[in-house]
Amino acid sequence: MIYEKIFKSKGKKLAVLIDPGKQSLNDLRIRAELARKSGADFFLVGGSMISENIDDTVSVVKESSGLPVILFPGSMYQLSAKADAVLLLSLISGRNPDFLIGNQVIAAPFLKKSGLEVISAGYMLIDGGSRTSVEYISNTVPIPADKPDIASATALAGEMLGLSLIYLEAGSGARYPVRENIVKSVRESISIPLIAGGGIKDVSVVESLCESGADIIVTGTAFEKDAGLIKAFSDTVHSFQASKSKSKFS
Ligand code: 1GP
Repeated sequence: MIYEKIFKSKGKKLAVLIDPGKQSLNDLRIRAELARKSGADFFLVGGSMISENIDDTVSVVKESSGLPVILFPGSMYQLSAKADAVLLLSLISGRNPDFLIGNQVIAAPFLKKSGLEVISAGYMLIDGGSRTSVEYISNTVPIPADKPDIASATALAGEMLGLSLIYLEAGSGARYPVRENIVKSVRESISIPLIAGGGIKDVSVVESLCESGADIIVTGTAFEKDAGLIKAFSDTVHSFQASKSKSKFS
């Protein structure tokens, strides 16, 4: 099971986000292999727009990297039975019923038939200093970056509702990544795995997010711009020992 293997196992992990349709399948093949060689642990596949080649994207990434591929759907039109698992995201920081439960209802019968492993995730949008696609498309207001108490209460409610993990999202290409005080306060309030992503451009941020208690770091744009960064990110993520970590998963 992917959830046990990736999210509940010891050790912090690095995930590379692939936005389908942003590159040719040939480029993707090269990049996916490079990401694996550089130490990425798994891939997320998803974006804000519908892509015509989601099945091909998933297959190419899986075949060329040999790593698990988890869907990270921006909407329920982005599903592929070829993936290993799907994050069933509920946008719990927002108050838009479509993203809290509507899309999930539409997708549930397909997901059951597909045999995909479904991992329920509390998706929380945190203000990253600029308006991002996810904020605009979801029509929700992010949690202010200086309100760790709201963030931790939201994450706690997600855990109490039975969600399997919490995903703190500053938004792709965000000016600022999720702040350390938000990560720390959420980490202290929950006991399920914690993912952080959005706007992560350098190693020092990866380090401080890990130190603050994130179990999984996600990078998309930085990898698109400079695939070489993945090695530095992955070395940093994997250098965290159990004793240094605030999480029981790492
Ligand atoms: C995953 O949306 C992010 O949480 C990816 O963000 O593209 O800024 O790395 P970047």
